Amino acid sequence: MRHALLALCLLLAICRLSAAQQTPPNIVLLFIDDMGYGDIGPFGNTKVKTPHLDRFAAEGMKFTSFYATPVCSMSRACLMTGCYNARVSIPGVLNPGSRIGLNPDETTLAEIVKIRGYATICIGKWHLGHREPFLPTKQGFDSYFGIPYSNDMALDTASAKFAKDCVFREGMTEEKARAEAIRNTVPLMRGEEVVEYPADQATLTQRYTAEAVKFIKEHAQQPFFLYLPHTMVHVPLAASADFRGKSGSGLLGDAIEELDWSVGQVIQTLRELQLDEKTLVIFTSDNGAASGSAAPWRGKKASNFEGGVREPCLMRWPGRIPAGATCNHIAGNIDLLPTFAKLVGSELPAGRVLDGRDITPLMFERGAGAVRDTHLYFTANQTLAAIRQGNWKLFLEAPAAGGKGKKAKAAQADQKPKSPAGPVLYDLAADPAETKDVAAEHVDVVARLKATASEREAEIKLHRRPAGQLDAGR
Ligand SMILES: [Ca+2]
Repeated sequence: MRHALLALCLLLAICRLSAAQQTPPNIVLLFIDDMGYGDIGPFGNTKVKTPHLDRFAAEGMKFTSFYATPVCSMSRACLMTGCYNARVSIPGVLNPGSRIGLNPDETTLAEIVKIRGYATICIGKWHLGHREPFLPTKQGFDSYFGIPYSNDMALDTASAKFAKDCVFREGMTEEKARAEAIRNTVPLMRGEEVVEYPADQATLTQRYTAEAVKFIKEHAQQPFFLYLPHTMVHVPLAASADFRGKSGSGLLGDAIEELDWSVGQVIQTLRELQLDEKTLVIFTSDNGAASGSAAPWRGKKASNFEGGVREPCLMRWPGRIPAGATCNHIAGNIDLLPTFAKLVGSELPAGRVLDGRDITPLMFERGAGAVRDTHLYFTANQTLAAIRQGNWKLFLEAPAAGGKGKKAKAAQADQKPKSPAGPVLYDLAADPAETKDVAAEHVDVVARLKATASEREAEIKLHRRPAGQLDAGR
């Protein structure tokens, strides 16, 4: 009798466990702008205080080889589609004059979970097309609150659609707004309308956070996807009065500490609502450090050296993702769409080639084997600059060394050296800072990586899909 009871208890426990495993999680994706690998405590920063992210890392998994791209829009295209930007034809950076955007035909992260009944929201910087057919509300998000592109840009004076109760600040009127585009002066949107112009950038982190907390509270009883692409720490940097001047590390430190506070607020809300074990939270950035630190890597934003594209990344899901774990395998933002599809039980988009892979094996098991061994590095011009396979990284042509000034930045964005100087090979295991070209010593590796790069590039060209275009006359 006692044995039978014990067996029954065991059976019930197993059933409960498998039911929990089968319940698709809520997903919170915190996506920072221009944050470098070395900008926060869990990735080695000792100056800026990030207690909430430190705790996040202790309770979850740290990814040390998580890839984005050199700049903004192309990175968000990868994130939203599970494809390299070259496959979905999104260039480095869209601007207020752009007449293209992420093609509404693409299946986005939001659409892949929406099919399964998820409530979806985008709070923050979109940057995949600010014209109406390309906005988050047309790409699977139920609602949107944020700025449509980078905070150093300006209003698209012709196409901006002001809400009836739009708040005009700093003496601005609609007439003045339409008369002149002013740098660092961007619209704050709700849905498809501008609700504040110019956006008060100092309070954006606080207001995004309040919006996120409200959304979580309102959707505690149903599955949800909260995408929170912060405006910080892109320049012009800003922080609220609560944080400004407090970090001792300048405005960048203040802005990072405010982001850390924001992460704390989101996680605290999940805890209070007992959603902690039902929610996957991901924290990462769109490209390498602009103002901050890319340590220990070489290069910064706009470069395809590791410092331009390798991002801090943390994932947390108590009970599923092991606590205090580190994953060193190749992963990246292109992997999130197939991973979300797996987690929520969605089919992948039919008849489409994707570049990302389901990385749930890496997330759930300490010491799991690699999911993919190859990563491609594209430029803002959508050409292939480099390929990594295992610990070998080959630049197809010698990369621009970097430096300051407009010319150097343009050269970096193009990844074009002054004169083509043939391939450069780095061993990321022995030389993580990419200082020593070992191409001459490993002719066979160079040949193998070149061949793979050519094959992959040809396949992407063959299956390339167009960006969304505005109809003539719009
Ligand atoms: Ca960025």
